[in-house]
Amino acid sequence: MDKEGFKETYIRKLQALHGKSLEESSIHDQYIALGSLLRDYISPNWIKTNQQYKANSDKQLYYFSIEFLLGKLLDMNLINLGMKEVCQDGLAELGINLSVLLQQEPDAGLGNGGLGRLAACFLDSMAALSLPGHGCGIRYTYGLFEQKIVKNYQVELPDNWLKDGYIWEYRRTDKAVEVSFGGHVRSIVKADGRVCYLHESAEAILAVPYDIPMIGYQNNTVNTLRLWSAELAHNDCYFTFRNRNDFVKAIEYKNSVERISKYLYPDDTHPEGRLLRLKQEYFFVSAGLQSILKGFKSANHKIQFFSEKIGVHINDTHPALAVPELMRILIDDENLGWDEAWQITTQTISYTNHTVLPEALETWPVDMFQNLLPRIYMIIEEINQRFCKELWEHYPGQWGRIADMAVIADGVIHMARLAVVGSHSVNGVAKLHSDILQQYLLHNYYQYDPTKFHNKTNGITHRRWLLKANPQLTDLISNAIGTNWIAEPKELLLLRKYAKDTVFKEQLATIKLKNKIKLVDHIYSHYGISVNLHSIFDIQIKRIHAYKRQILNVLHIMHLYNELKINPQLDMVPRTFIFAGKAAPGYYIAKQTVKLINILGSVINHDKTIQDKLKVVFMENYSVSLGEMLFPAADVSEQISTASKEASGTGNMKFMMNGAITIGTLDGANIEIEEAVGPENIIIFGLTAQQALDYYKHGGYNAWDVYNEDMRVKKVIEQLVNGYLPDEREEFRPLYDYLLRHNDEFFVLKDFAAYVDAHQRLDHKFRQKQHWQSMCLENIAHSGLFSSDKTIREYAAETWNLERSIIRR
Ligand code: 26W
Repeated sequence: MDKEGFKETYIRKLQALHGKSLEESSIHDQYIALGSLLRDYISPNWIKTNQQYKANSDKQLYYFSIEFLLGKLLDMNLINLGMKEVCQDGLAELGINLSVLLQQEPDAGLGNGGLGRLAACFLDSMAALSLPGHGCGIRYTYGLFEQKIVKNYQVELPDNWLKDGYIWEYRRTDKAVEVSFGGHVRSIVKADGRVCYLHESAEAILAVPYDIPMIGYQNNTVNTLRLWSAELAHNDCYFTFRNRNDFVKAIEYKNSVERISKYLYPDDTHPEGRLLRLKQEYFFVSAGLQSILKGFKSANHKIQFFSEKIGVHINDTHPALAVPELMRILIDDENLGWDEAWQITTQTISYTNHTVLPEALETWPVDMFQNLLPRIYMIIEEINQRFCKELWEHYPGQWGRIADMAVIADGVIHMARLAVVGSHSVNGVAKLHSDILQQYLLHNYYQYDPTKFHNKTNGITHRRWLLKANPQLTDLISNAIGTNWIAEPKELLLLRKYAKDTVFKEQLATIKLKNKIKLVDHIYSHYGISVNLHSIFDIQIKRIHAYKRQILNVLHIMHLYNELKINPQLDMVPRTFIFAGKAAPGYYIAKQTVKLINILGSVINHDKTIQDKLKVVFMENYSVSLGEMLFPAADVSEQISTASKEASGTGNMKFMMNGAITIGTLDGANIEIEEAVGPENIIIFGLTAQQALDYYKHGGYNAWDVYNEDMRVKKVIEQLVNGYLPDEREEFRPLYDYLLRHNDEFFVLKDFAAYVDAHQRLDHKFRQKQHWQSMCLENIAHSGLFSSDKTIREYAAETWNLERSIIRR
């Protein structure tokens, strides 16, 4: 489409949609018109992609995830379609600023953090690589809560992201399916002697799909993200009422049905043992599998070849009911025998684990489960019995081991065990994490069948996190090494030939400065805090969690401030510490952490005696869009989790790709970042995973020892409770107790000295401008290793057996 063509089509769109002239139209009208124009533009390729997949009978992969953290799509889609320039220029000639329209789009915040964003990056990569891969999830009416800071405290507001409609979704009423809950199961013996099971008096709920096109990078591929919404199954018959009471009941019932897809659970640490969460999990898994089966059968494939044509990947255990649900469909609906159904199911499903935190592992009480999903429970019971029998033959007499591996034990269903037993592939998300799974969490399963286990280090899409978020850096790179790196991100390595080129590195520094200016303006206009542009922008943005140790960062800031108060002339490069992240609403320590950061900011930012050497900024409501502003403006990336606890991390990769230097522990993918850039281009400190794991196993750590021996630690810890902070004296007592009386579960005090020292090394390196710029360049150059394209290529080749399918125009 050329510019003139675009302008003409756009004006026609605007008029037809709104019955208004350009002059009369609002910004929102203009945004809707652009969205609608793009839908028209995308549709032919979407149809074509689906037709080709069908005609070639390509294997299809479905990525099941209870979260997809998409962020905004409009700008990304323009880039993917190669239409951004035409659109920007065309609109400008009509007097419209594209970037203003882009702001109209709500962030699709259908995820908590890492796991949900990873799912979004993976969909982007599958489409970019012309792979037949689609998403399956829930269309939450409300996404993750909106965070506001009121009087230093986090308050949560509902995220009503759909209130003005959503330009990217297509409601597909004709593809709705029914999902059954409750009722009971009756067995009957058929004429041929086979036993079959009837699910009776169940409650049927309608699952209506909303499809979102997932657009490949300039390759004509358009895959699908299908999000399910819960509705009344029998709309009209339920609304025949005789009196007012019936009416009220009907409304209540309708609400109870729609509640299933109403909210995203806002906690990624503690599984919600609630019935509604279990309903959510079964709801989208059952709907997703039913619709996959419909598609499969309409292509006239034989059910025996199911796993050759279909792959189902489960993103953590939230979709693990895919195992018994697929068994149910194959046995009850398709009349297969158990063994054949089991073979197909396990060959179809693959599973990724995303956390080793024991408190985050899902289990469901048998009683509750059995009432809600009686037939599914029967199947899980049989899976368990058969598996335990197999184990008994393999490990006769080893009851302890078998109990540790059983899917049902101690009155609960262990979802991770179900996922491992029911799939052909199990992976962790970074080398260290996969090792820990094999050696600790899933050790027994690993011993039983080591061939099932793999590592697939996470990645991020460079299209969003570089092309979209940092267009100036993108252009600089392309001018230097050509544009081939966009298709082959590992070619970013070619940048290394500029390692000694002071002009090039100066240009890098200039771009960083420009990105920092944007952020400085934003911070000033939103929070009234003026930050020193030439200070080190030191950023920690992620969910607030004890194991991620925002507290370590805070204690270090308190220490620096103490030093400055003693000696305002202290020789240090000025620092701006920036935080963003949400705390789960019920996570007390995390919410106290948010409050502490904000209070500390209010003290430090107003202190005239420290000559602007220190600033602390907490940015509200961390989101994909806010991240797109922060990563490009960072000098320093804080990745300071307790070693062994962060499965991978992906923010670490986004910072690296934008030329920030990591200060971090040997945890998750930090280890692989260090391997890639070399120890001279990253700042590593603290306990190793082995040391941390040994302390957990054997004890031997006493937080009081550190407190008593390190006067810096003693001072900052005391300041939490001695009235030094301008709040009620006892406000931070729980944090104090958590660190000392409960013996500092995540080794914050233990790592404090090493962290202070690491920051001094960092300060020292930052002063050597040339050296620092070389470090930035090395980080960018090696970041191609962490493109999700690489990760997805590995999944496609090693786990999914999925092949490219090039779509021609
Ligand atoms: C409460 C239920 C629950 C439990 C765990 C919800 C969500 C989770 C997720 C598994 C937590 C999560 O997001 N894990 C993160 O996954 C990222 C992508 O693999 C990793 O990079 C992060 O290290 C990991 O914490």
